Amino acid sequence: MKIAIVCYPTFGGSGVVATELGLALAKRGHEIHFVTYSQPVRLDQLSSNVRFHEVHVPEYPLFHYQPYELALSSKLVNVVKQFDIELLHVHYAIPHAYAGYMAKKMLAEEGISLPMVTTLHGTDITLVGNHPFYKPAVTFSINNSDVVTSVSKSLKEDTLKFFKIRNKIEVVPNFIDCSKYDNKAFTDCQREMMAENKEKIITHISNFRKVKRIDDVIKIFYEIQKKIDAKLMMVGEGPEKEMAEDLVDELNIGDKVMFLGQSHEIDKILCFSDLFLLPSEKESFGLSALEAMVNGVAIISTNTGGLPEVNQNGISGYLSNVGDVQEMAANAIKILENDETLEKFKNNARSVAEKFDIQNIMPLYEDIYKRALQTTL
Ligand code: GMT
Repeated sequence: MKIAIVCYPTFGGSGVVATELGLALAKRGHEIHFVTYSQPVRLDQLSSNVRFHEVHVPEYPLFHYQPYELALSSKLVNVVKQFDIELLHVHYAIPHAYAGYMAKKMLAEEGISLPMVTTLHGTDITLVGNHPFYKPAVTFSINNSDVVTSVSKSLKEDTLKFFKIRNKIEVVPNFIDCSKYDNKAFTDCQREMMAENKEKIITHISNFRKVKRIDDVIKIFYEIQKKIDAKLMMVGEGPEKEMAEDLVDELNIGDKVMFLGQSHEIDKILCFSDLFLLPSEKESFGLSALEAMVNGVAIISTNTGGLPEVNQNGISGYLSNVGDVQEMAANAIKILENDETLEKFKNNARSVAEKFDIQNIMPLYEDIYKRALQTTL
């Protein structure tokens, strides 16, 4: 099948999922065309059946805002015609589903049918999409997609609660390629570069936006390090980073916290981590938690959104109410204070992650694509 994938090319989870899905589909023999404004960060293997098409929006003095949707829909029309694309899969409703719909309509004028699958990822529904500025356009684009998927049951429920949706929403959970993470994959774990033997390594990875409650990450760690020798690895960049650095200084734990920036070595960092903190306000799925789990890292998270579908309470880690720093710290200590307990949680985390193996999830998308093609024939 020839498939065009539209996504954000950045470090965010939706772009990662779209890229990994595209690469996996390409390995299965499909021809994949990524269409976005720069090469996706995880897209390092362009080949004859994986292409990237850059959407360029030229500056013009009249434009106060660059018309990205217009440029994207025009680019899609051109790519579809040039490469005989059969299906469009857009990740993140804003503005991708809207631009995809416009491309579909333009192509229909020329007698070309292009089924569109829209995958909802989270903030396109819960934070941004729900805003009156965007709501009518998001509702319209969801209702005019040929198939709509959401990455968790919780996100499906939120979508049906916040929007007037007449389309069916199919839940297709995010996934991980477990074969990439078998225990032998990272022999160069280099734990000793980061911490002393007796110290536990705690990690947080995100784009440091308010929704991630970065201050809670620091506060939870502050409580943990009172009882357990530990280091905190803060991975990522974003608007809350300065606040986090200030809080670390204020709490006088600068010698125990490392800010590693936007690392391309996520798996190396996770391979020497013991515990992952994800105290988010909202999280439709929590792909970063799943990436930690597949690396055998136990999870302390909130119970918001789709997190209970990923992190199993008392098995792969613990879940707490948003903002309950004391409980999250106490649960973390419970896991870390005994090596046997820690080992059990780490092994469980890996086993739970295996349920989300790409081999189980990719056929769901392939089936959806087949159905979308049939319905628009
Ligand atoms: O929140 C992020 O880190 C980025 C955001 C995105 O759209 O890239 O993530 C959303 O999609 C991810 C992939 O499906 C999910 O794992 C995240 O839970 C979701 N973020 C939120 O719901 C806040």
